[in-house]
Amino acid sequence: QKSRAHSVAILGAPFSKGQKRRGVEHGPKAIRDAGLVERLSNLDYPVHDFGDLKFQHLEKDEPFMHVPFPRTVGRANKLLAGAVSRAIVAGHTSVMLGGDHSLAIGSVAGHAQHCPDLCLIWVDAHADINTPDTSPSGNLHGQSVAFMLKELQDKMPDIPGFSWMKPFLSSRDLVYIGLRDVDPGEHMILKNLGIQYFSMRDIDRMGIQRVMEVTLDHLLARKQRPIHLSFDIDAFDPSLAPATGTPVNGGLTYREGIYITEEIHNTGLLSAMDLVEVNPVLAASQEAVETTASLAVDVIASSLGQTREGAHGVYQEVPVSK
Ligand code: HAR
Ligand code: MN
Ligand code: MN
Ligand code: MN
Repeated sequence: QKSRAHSVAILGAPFSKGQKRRGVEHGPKAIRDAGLVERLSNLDYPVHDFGDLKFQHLEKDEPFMHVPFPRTVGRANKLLAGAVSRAIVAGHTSVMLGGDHSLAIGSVAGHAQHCPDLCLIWVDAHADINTPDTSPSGNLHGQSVAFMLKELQDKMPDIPGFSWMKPFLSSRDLVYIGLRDVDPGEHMILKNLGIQYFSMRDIDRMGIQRVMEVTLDHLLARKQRPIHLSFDIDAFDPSLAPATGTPVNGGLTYREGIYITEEIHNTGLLSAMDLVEVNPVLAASQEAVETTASLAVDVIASSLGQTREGAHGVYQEVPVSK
C-alpha cells in the first residue's frame, strides 16, 4: 500500500559516549554535508531540519562495573527521547542522525511513548543486546536493545542515568537483519528469547527478498503497526561504509541494503528511524568519508520513498511538443 505524504523531522544527535572512539559525534554533519536535505526535498513532503541536540557534558561520571559514561549516556538518551516523542506527536516521521548506537535507546523509547505498539527492525552487523554482565567491552552502544526488552528486565542492573526509563518492547516485536559479529552472551539471549534474526549467512541462503517477506510477516501479520527502523551503517560491507568504528567483513551489498529500506517504505508504516555509527574521523581519506555519508543519505531517502524505478507525478501523460 502507499504511504500518505508525511512530513519529516531531522534530529541531529552528535554524541559518542556510548563507545570509546572519538569522531562519531561528527556523523550528523557528515550526513548533512552529503546532501540529505536536498535529496529529501525531491520527495513530496515537507522536511524540517531541527538541527543538532545539545548534549550536556558531565564532569563526574564514574564507570558502573566496566561500563563507561553511564550517566552521560543516560542523560543524552533522556533528552533525545523527549525530542523524538515531540516530533512524533507533531505528526512527523522522525529521522535521528547519530552519533553512536546507544542513541537508539532514547530514540525508540521516545517513539514508544506515543506508539506503544511499535515494532523494531534492527539492521546491523552487531546485535547490541549485551547486558553489562555479558558485554565484553562495557560499551553501551553494544547494549541498547537490552535496555528496551521487557524479557531482560531482571537481567539488567540499575545503571545510573537510566532511572527515567522502563523496558517497553517485547522480544517478538523485534527483528534483526545483517548480523555477523555476535558475542556469546548475545547469542544465548537471542536463542533463549526466540528472537527472529537474519544473519548474513541467512541472507546468503534465503536471499534478501525472502528475508524481508518473513521479517514483515513476523512483525505485521497479526496487526498493522508503526515501524521503527534502527539502521547501523556497519551493516553494510566495509568496502561500502569504511567510515565506522567497528567494521566487520562480509556485510550487506548496496542493493541488499536499499532493498530492505524500499520494502520498509512500501509498508507505509515507517514512523521513525535512526542512522547511526557514521564516523568521519576514522576514515582513511576524505573520499571514504563521502562514500559512507552518501550511502547513509541513500538509506534515509530510500526509507522515505525514493525509488530505483523513478517517480511519476510530474506528468499525467507522455508530453508532446506542439
Ligand atoms: N558486541 C560488541 C560489544 O558489545 C561490539 C558491538 C558494538 N559495535 C557497534 N554496535 N557498532 O553495533 O562491545
Ligand atoms: Mn549497532
Ligand atoms: Mn554495529
Ligand atoms: Mn511513497
